[in-house]
Amino acid sequence: MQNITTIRGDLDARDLRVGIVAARFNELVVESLIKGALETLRSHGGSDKDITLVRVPGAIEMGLALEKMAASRKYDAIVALGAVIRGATPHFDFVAGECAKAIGQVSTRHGVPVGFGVLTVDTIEQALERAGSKAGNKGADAALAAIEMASLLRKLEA
Ligand code: INI
Repeated sequence: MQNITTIRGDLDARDLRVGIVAARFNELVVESLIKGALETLRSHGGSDKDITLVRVPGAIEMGLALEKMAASRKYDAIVALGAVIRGATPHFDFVAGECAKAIGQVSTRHGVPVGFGVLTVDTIEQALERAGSKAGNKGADAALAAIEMASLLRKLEA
């Protein structure tokens, strides 16, 4: 391993311009994801003046907002936050699938990291567990991944 070049992103959000796109659907859950993401950004050196929060109706609308945000080149990283709950919709697979696909496509098309903080769960209880109670906060995890990837991209592009 000694001779292998290893490149890693740092968990440093100083000077990072971060966009957060958050769905209003399942608002109670998503607000906790936003809180987790903001706490993580701030605790890693991020500044509120560099953070922009964009609200969309639901997970389906995230793709378009993400596309515009990434194309604007105004963000070093974007964090996508939402909750798709199976119990709440017969078209769960469609909503969750479309959203996940859009996030992946926008990220690779524009070379902007997008942290995936969209919960896809069976029940509201499972969603709340992943939004800051028993099972951590997936909004915080997504923000951390976005910070790391933005730093990694800077190194890869340098
Ligand atoms: N949007 C979500 O973000 N989560 C859901 O669980 C959900 N359900 O259950 O349907 C949901 N639907 C709304 C969808 O994302 C669009 O906003 C809506 O269809 C209008 O285009």
